[in-house]
Amino acid sequence: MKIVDAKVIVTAPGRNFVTLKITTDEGLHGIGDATLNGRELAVAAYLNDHLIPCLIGRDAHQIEDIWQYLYKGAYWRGGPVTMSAIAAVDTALWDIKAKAAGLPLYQLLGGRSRSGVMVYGHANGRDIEETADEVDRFIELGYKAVRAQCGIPGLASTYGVSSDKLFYEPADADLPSENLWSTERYLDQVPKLFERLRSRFGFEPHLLHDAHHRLTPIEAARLGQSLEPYRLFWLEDSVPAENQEAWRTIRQHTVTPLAVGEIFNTVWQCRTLIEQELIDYVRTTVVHAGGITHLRRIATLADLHHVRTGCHGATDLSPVCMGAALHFDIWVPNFGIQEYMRHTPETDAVFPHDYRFDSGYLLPGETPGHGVDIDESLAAKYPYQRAYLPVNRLLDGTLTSW
Ligand code: EZ4
Ligand code: CO
Repeated sequence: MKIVDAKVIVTAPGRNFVTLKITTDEGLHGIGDATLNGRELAVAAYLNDHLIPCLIGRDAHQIEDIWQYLYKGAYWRGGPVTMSAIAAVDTALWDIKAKAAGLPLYQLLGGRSRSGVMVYGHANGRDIEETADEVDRFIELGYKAVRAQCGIPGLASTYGVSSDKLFYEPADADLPSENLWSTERYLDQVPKLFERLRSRFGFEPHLLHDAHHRLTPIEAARLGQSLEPYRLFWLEDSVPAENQEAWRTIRQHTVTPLAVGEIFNTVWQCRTLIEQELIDYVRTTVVHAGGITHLRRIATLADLHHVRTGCHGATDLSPVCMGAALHFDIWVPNFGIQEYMRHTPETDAVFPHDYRFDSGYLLPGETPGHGVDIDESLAAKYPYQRAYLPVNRLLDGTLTSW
């Protein structure tokens, strides 16, 4: 089965998405997500200018060989742009192979390991009470797990808090907006938030929190300790992880479970974290970590070390990524949880899909492939709109991690 056409579709039904569509000589097509928030056109150009010319005429069934060809064959390995582009090709080819087999994608991976994929939603508010009310809303919607973020007194804005509660979108401006940050104020506020949430909701709902790469190891250790009475499902991205060994400090000081990895692209970026058992959940997902083919390798290594999966699932990952991730999640033996920020109705209309939410779980459908398609004529009505993630500064103006 030969690849006869591949094209990149950029559309912005409220936010930008990049999608690769591959067509074969047997008339089958498959799609893959290639969205990299704030750097979308770099991946589109990488696909158009460098990968697509190498794909035409290849056997669409040779997923592994094509993956190796694009990864090793480039000489320049890894990085978010390259790996998102490879992921898009890989996802589209898995979609095609599953359609050719007449099976939902999870059947090709090894079949179902569970009846549904537990997801967590995003509750946020300007203060503790508003966040608590939002947690309540997610519990009412049936969620078994909720991530809670709240405003910090004295800071005008912070990561994870937005005016549009259900459809939080961090890429919020034509050029990067600027936020101000104080770790001291943050470390005071977060334990109060979770004390309130446990006193109001008890210990039944899973609660999660994302520190979004803003702390040092010893600060993260202190936060982990101060949150221990509230038994979080996980504390996410407490410290940037370019230096994987640095996580040992956090690990030695707290039993709060640790998650990291949404910005990783390859297994090499989490190998030490996994092999030395410094984390509990790895957050890599299909689009930014080289597709199903590479994500599966990360999960297999993680399984040897008691590390479970917790795929990134923010709104900037398109429904195509979510669909593919759900097939991965329903199969992967060491599944932990799946992040699920709802897409807007406009986005869902551009990407018709067969997955559905039921009582805190997402359920992949039984359609052959990964179950997500793109309505190209509708997509064409939403041209690209430049949008950046914010940048973050300390109170004295020093640029810091966002
Ligand atoms: O900031 O996907 O856990 N979720 C997150 C996200 C990320 C965005 C960046 O594009 O951290 O909200
Ligand atoms: Co995160």
